[in-house]
Amino acid sequence: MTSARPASATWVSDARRVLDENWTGSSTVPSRSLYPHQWSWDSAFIAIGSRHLSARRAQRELETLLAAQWGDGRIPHIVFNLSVPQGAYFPSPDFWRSSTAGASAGAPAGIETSGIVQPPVHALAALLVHQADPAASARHGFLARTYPRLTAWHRYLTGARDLGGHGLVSVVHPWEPGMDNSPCWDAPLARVEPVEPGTFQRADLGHGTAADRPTDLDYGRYVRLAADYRDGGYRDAGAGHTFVVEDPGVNALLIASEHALAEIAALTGADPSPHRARAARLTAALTARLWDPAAGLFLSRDVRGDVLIPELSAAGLLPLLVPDLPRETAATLVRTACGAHFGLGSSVRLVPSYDLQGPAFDPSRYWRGPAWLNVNWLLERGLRLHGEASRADALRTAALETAVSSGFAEYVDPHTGQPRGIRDFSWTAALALDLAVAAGHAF
Ligand code: 9WN
Repeated sequence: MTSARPASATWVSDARRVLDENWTGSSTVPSRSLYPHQWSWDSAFIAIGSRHLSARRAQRELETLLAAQWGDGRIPHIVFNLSVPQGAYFPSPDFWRSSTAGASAGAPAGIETSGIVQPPVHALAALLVHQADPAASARHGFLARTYPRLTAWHRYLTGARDLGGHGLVSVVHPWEPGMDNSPCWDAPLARVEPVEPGTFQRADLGHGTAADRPTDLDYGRYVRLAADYRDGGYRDAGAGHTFVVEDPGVNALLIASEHALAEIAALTGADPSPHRARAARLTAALTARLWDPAAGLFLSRDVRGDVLIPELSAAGLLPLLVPDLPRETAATLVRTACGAHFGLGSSVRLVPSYDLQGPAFDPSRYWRGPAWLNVNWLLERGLRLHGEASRADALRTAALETAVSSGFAEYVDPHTGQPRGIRDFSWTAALALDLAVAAGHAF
C-alpha cells in the first residue's frame, strides 16, 4: 500500500468484523483464543476505536470495566467471564480469588477479577468516547457516572501506590505496566524466586509460537509475585513487595489521563483545578525521578535499590504525551525516537518496544523488541502534541498500513512489519479505525 489512506471498504469491514466477533455483549475480549476475558487497558484502547462504530458500545465497554472496580479504587487488570472454562487462560479466577482474598481491599462480590492493575488510559478514553457523540453521552449520563469512579482510580494510584514516597505510581508486577517481559524488568525480577516448574499450567503456549512469548522462567516469577500479593490480601502499604518499579509509561499515561479528568470535571460541573494541580505535581516528579539526560529519555526506577534501570524502552518515550513537559525535554525525546535506538522515520516501520541496539533486543519476542500498535498510537499523539505534525503523519500512515497488512496482528517485527503473536487482535483493529478517522477517512 502506498496511499496514506488504505481506504478500501474491505479492511474497514475486516476491522469491524474483528471487533464484532470479539464483542461479548458487554465488553470486548482482546482475542477469542489467547485472551478470552476483559482486560483493563485493552478496553480503553478498544473503546477509543469502537466509538467510531458505536458510541454507545464504547461507553458500555468502559462502564463494564468500571463496574468491577474495587472499593479501594483499583481497576483490576482482568475482569473474568465466568462462562469461559478455567483452563482457557492462566492465571484463572481460581488463582486470583479476588472476591475472597481481595475482600478487605473492597473487591466486589459476585464478580471475579485479577488483583493487579494496568496503565491508566481510562480517563483519556472516556473523554474521547464522550467527544464521539456528546449528545448521546449527555443523554445517558456517561460522564456523570464515570467521573467519580475515574477520580477514585487516580486517587488509588497516587495514594496507596506511591510506594517510593516521591509522588509517582509504582507497579508491583511486570504485568501492571502492560509490557510484561520488557528487559527493564530483568534486574528487579531476578530477585524473585520462581515457583517450581510444573506447579502451574500455561495456557498461552497453546495459541502461538513459544519464541514470540515470555519464557517459562519469567512465568515462574510472575506466578510467585501474583501469589504473594494475593496471599497478603492485595495490600499495598507495608506489604514488602519484592518487585517495585516506577515506570515512565504508566506515570505519563496517568498525567495524560489526569488532564483528561480535568476536562471531564469541567464538563460535569465539577472543579477541574485539583486535577490540574495533581497533573502538575506528577509532571514535576516524573522529571525529577525518571529523566535521564545522558540517555535522552525517561528510565524506570527500581524502587527497592533506588536506582534507574539502564535499559531503553519505548515506555521512556511515552512522556511525549505530557503537555507541560519542558520544551527541551520534549525535543530530546523526539531526537531519541528518531535516533539509532528506536529508528523512527529511518530504520524501522514502527517504533520498537525496546532499544534496537540493546543487548536483549529480539524482534519477535513480545515486549523485547516487537512493535505494538497501542504504543505507536500513543507516540503519534505525543508527537502531534509537541508540534511534530509531519513525523506524526508519517507514523500514522505506517501504523495504519502495518495494522491492516498484518491482519491486525498483536505485534509485529519492527523492521519488516511481519506479524507476530496472534491475529485479529482487538486493540490493533480498533486503533487502526481511529487512525483512519484522524487521517480523514470516513466510514
Ligand atoms: C497478561 C491482553 C494483555 C495486554 C498486555 C499484554 C498481554 C497478558 C498475558 O496481554 O498480557 O496481562 O497473558 O501475557 O502484555 O499488555 O493487556 O491483550
